[in-house]
Amino acid sequence: MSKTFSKLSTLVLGTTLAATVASAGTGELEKIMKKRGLTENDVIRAAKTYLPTGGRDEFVVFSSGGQSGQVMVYGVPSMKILKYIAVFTPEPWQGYGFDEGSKKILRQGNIRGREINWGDTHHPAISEVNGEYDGKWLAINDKANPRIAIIDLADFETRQIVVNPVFKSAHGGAFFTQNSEYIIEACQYAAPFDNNYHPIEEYKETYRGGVTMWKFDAKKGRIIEKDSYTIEMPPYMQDLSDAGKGVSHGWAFTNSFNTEMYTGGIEVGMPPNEAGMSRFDTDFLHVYNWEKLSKLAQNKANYTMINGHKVISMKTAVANDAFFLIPEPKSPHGVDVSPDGEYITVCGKLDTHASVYKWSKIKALIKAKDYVGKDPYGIPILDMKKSLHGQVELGLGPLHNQYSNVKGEIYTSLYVDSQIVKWNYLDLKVLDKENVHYNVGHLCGMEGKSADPQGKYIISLNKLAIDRFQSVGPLHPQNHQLIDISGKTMDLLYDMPVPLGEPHQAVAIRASKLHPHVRYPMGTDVTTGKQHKGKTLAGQERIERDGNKVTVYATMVRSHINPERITVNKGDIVTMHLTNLERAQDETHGFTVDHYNVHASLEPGETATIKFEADIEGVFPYYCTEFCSALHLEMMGYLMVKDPNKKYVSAQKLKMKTMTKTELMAEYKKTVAVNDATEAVIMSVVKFLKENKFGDHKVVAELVTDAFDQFGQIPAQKKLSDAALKAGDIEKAILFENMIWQLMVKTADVGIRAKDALVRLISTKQTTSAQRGEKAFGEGGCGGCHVIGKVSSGPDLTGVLQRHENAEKWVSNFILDPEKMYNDPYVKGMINYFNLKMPNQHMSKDETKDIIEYLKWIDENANLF
Ligand code: K7E
Ligand code: CUA
Repeated sequence: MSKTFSKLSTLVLGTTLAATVASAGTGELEKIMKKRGLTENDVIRAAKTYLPTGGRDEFVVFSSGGQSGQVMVYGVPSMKILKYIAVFTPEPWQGYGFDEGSKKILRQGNIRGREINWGDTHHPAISEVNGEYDGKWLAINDKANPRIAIIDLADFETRQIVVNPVFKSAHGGAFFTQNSEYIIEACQYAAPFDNNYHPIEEYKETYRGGVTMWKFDAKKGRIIEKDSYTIEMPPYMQDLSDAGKGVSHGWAFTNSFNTEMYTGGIEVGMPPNEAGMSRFDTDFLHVYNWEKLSKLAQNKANYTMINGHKVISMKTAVANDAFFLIPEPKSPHGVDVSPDGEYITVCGKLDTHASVYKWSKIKALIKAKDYVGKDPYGIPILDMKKSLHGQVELGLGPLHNQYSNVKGEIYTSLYVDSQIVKWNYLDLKVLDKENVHYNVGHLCGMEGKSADPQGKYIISLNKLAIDRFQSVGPLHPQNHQLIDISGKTMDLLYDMPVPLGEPHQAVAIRASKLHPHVRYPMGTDVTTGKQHKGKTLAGQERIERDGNKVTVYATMVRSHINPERITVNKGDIVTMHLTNLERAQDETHGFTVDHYNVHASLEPGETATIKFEADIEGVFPYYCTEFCSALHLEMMGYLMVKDPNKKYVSAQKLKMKTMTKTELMAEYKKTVAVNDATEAVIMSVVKFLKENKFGDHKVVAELVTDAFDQFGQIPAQKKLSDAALKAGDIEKAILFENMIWQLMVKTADVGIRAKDALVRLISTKQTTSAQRGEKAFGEGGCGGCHVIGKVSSGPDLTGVLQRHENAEKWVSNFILDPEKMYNDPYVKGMINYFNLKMPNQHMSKDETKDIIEYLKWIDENANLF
């Protein structure tokens, strides 16, 4: 722990802030604060969000990437970005859209035969059990092209894209029902359900809105298209939805705008859409019983098929008492059901109020058939006042809501006011407001829309970031602002610029609920989760030809691609199945063939396929695109494309001096000797690991397995080397010995990491002073000359406290002022031996004390070094 940080934590933990800051007055912290112009509050906010190296966040956020068509993943409270998940758009660095498997997924999103390579992601949703997030699947919609994608949270990869067969846009998705039975997707802009032309003058007759209920198989994580259906709705523009939960389970709610059914026409002298679509004081909240409608959808008599998809008409829904309307304040943007399912909050963005509806009141009205009338399509309308629990004046442009762990507590974004308002939906009181920068859209609470909201933080997803960041041109980054909501009043902690499309909505989940894979079972087709047909193990690599079709079964492992030479004819169709043989964590290899626009990212155990027509002649290097090892640049090969109709003249061979047999033999012996020495080092590590029962510690055992993956390949190479030597090909034998050395280096690399990890686990616990000492030792550069457990360019410090009389004092003096002791006979001897003088590293007295503690810890554990 650094000095600064320990002070900082005292400061944060301190009882009264002023007193603690004053006590830190003379220290490092105050110096930094002064230099950087930081206030006390800045420092506290930094401490609340700072994640030390190696630390983990409490929550993980999945944010839509808006017009980038992706999903962004980051941690809370650190706001560190962890991943971009490729969804509706090609993502070259992950090979998404550049290898065959991911292309297939991307192409599931073709609409009417057209390739679509962009998307406008809006609303991510996490699968639920009893209304609580289970951390298994993430769904997200594409507003521009009505589609829903499913992402597997076991590997954060897109698994499925489904196209809505009847909608022409889809803003209001994705929302899971409380046990992930269905995913709700509402259309936005009403349009004909069929794919034909219908004049806009027939808007009311032929244009339709609706909600699609996508049947979800929560075990497999796939939408079942044939069991899904759409509820026909009037051409009001259905916006966002929410599924009922708890007491309102089985029902769903969708808000709308343009119940005026205005269709604009500036070019024919009409006022623009914005005027006509917001004329009425109220629009309609759609209330429907999806549980009942799902049963109806199982009987042919209740639906019609449009574009191969079931549609339940409004008439059928109404006849079965499954569809109602309630007036809501005009042009709202979202509807949010409380954690218990009893209260439903709608904010009209052109109204200053939030309206809280009460489910038990709505239910009673429905039961009593107490309607105030019917809309032009015959849908019963419930009385607004009788359905309301109450209304609260919040401010200008209220949009979206999130819940916290405190009963009745709700947070609402105010778009026009650029504020977050905290209020209580039970007693209808405003509690606090916080300014944000600027024009907030959605809010993201921690599991804030689930049945089990966690409180702690709210993230404000702002539309504008005018003066927040370094300018990068007229287009500014987006701004996610983290707000602490654990206190009585809100506190804005952190601004995160998002260099991506407009991230509309985000969902947060406790990190402890996510359990992603470390590696795939060998030969996995990541797009299906099953074994890939091109799975290739070491020794099975081959090139097969069938007419003009060439299939390559290749493997990749540090640091070679097998095969390394592929020769094909111009015009051949080349398919390459690539298997990453690694089991080691994070040992990804990438693969590309220059000029052919293909790329695959192969995670440990993955098999992927690239395919291309070798339509241009020439020599094309292919290589691993991930810096995977010290010999990563050497992880390459050549694709040679020759024209079968051309005659090639072979080049004159260059005459070069070759080594004599004696020289070759000398090199061979030298190489073998180096290998033997390296093996001895490996064996000493192995002995240490065994003696200290590495198998008792999972982390260490896994590293040892990785190491032996490499080590296990040595005998085969040795055989080849011996055979070459026997056949008199010393040069080849040397090359195989070099390969052995490569394998040994990789073994040793992981082996030593395993040893270090084991030492940490079995050594005695360091005191905080010893911890600081180790850090000072490292940062002060002591490690440059002293390696613990080994004599290197300076003496081994194990046992140094036993080597001198009054040793602690002796060592401290030597650290603090070495020059003074250069004439001490012992020191003189050392200087002569190492031909080096201990330099003055300007350690402070405290640091020196800590280093002594660290040295004591070393002595306690001397047997481990
Ligand atoms: Cu505009 Cu949910 Cu698409 Cu709100 S969304 S701001
Ligand atoms: Cu594999 Cu670089």
